[in-house]
Amino acid sequence: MGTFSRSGLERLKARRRAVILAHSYQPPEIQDIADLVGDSLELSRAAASLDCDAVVLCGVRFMAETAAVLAPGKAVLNPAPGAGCPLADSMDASSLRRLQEEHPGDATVVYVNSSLEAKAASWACCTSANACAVVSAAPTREVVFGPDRNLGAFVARSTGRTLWVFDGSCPPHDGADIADMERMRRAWPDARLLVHPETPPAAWDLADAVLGTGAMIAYVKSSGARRFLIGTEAGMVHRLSVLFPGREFSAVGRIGCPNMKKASPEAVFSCLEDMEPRVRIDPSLAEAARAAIGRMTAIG
Ligand code: CIZ
Repeated sequence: MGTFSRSGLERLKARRRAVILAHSYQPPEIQDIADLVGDSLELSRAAASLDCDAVVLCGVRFMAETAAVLAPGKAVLNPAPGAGCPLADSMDASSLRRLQEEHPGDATVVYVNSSLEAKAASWACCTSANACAVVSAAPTREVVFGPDRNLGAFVARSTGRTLWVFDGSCPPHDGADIADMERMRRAWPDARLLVHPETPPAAWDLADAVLGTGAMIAYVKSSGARRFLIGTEAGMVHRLSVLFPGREFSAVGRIGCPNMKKASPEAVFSCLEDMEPRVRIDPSLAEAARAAIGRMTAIG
């Protein structure tokens, strides 16, 4: 493995015509070397549209797979191939099929945190940024939704649609420490509390707003407040602090995703040197999942 340096990484990126995309939950040292930091929707759109030959996707596995489906002519490299997502893994194709069989004729929308097999069996997938817009655009009034039950409940409440929701959850978000949120609210009465829709409804009841990470950025930008309590994966605090140096951000709820912390700058460097580990998807599975993923990038 070559030795990591910022200048060496820039030379390697130029030689490979590569871009580094990082999710907002990634560790600070990864966010700081990325060409673009964002949510799944932004990373997916960037992977598809940027003029490059290679994409290093720093996130969890389903994000790298989604990028590979959207960018079939590019090499998608995953510096943390062991980074899975328990939420995505909680709903296999047969458990989704069972839910669909209980509601025949209803369109299925799956969260991007899902397997390619689930996406292939769905009308569309969505991210937290566009879940309400995608469900509102579904061709049936009632919608099968999975795998996150909290996001599903939030979308049902926001859109007025009937959702048949799979009983899955993101362990770090669903396990948010509500007492910690209450304590921080009391300690910082002037702060705005923003929580993610993957947190349980008890967190939403305490919050000023329930938002995906992209919408949290927009909220802070337009808010006059100086202090914010951030109820999502703690990596988001670094992202917000870089974007808004004059404001103050504190993580609340003790929400940490170990899978999101598996990439390192050294692993990014070495995957660009070796052009491995590269995401390889069975072409027929990629083809089957492309329509649902395409709707996700087109809507909202
Ligand atoms: O959409 C995403 O990337 C996830 C998983 C969370 C968020 O709100 O950004």
